Amino acid sequence: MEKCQSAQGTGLKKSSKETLTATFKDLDKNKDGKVSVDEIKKGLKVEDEVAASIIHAWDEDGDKLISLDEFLNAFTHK
Ligand SMILES: [Ca+2]
Ligand SMILES: [Ca+2]
Repeated sequence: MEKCQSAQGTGLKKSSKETLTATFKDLDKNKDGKVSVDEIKKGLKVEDEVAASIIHAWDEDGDKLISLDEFLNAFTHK
């Protein structure tokens, strides 16, 4: 899909969203569409508590899992 969107305004390029989506799919080892503490731990090679705090920071609906939307929000809000 090639849209001629101007570079101004959005801040986030489509390509970086695609990169984030690819990263998310890479983290989601069991392909259930959510990234768990365990998957964060393994994917990012971090400690238990780091993974837990990442989940805490990114999880918006409180199910202790990160959906693709939550993952994208975590990056695009910054
Ligand atoms: Ca998963
Ligand atoms: Ca969630």
